[in-house]
Amino acid sequence: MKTRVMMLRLLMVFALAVVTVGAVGVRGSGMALAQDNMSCAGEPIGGDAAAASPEAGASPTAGMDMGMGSPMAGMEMGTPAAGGGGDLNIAFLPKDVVNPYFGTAAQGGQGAAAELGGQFQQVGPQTSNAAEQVTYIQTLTQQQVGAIAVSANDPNALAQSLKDAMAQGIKVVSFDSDVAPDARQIFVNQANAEQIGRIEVQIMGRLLNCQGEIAILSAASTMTNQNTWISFMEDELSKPGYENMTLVETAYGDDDPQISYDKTVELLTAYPDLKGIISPTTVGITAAAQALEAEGRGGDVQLTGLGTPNQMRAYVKSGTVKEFALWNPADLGYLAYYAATRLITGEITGAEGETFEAGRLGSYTVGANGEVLLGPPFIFNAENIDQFDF
Ligand code: RAM
Repeated sequence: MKTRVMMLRLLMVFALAVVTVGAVGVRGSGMALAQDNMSCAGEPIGGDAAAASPEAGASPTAGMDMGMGSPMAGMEMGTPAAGGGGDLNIAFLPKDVVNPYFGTAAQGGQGAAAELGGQFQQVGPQTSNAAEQVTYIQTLTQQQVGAIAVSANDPNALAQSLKDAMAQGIKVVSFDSDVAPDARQIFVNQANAEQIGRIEVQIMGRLLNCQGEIAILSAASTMTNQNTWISFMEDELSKPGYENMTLVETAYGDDDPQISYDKTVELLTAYPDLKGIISPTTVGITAAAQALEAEGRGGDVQLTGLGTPNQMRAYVKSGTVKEFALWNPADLGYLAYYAATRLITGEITGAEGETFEAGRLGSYTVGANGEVLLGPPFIFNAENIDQFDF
């Protein structure tokens, strides 16, 4: 196991080196920035994340075959192991069960369940709907599951039902998109929100040589994770150096492929001089890439944001997307499952400073406000994308 972890670390060091070198190669547009790894504000792209040496648990597992992350509505697995594993009855409740991102996260949770002899189920709405998530929370509470791991469509709309679940002894972990902090014990965050927000603007600045009109194509206007990232995007854009990059609109595609596609076309029509779109959602960026290509604007309007390598691969090869960021959703689900089990067994309560082991990802410490951080975001591009399969 140790050797495997070491090998993964080495692979990631290699992959990061490729990112650094590759970032020069992917531009290739004749626009020359003095330093390709510096933002328009003159800071290192990725901030501390770029400088940090990757930890095994903090980085996408290169070469890992996670499949396409197929939808897993109603998926159940895991026979409780004799001798206590039966208490590890953990339900994942993603924003929706159609998005492949959550299918991949579920695979991670399922893998953790298999290692721990716990039970895994994933339930959730077909579209990203907070009211339906509340109904699922109520049902899971009646079923007396051990823990609920939820990615929230709305931080406040889910709060009361989660508090009711906690009052009945059910542990609550939010992952990916947080709920109100008093409605869960732990938030498993995929990466530092500030780094995620800033890195997307920094990449866009690199692609546009710090000039031009840009738009954001987000998910739903209530979603905790996207809203937090967008606030850091706006802050990054307010720094000296971005004076010639103007955010003209933030549009919402609701993490629905068709709405996201239509919003992209609307943006192209409304802003004829639009030079770039940042989409901090795997659903949005995929739909935007399709729309740009269908409208014959691929490579003309730059597109970046957060995407999965498998969904972005074709668009990276065609040049519509040159760089984008993410983490490994399977690692996120795996860590969320482990955090939930540690709460169930009483090893942790969600208090700052507690530490716990999370299998192949290693050791984690609970930070302020019950936050557990998976690791830094990672930049994918033409040079490295084929090393990833999720
Ligand atoms: C979508 C979802 C998810 C987000 C990713 C980046 O799949 O909105 O919550 O973390 O994009």
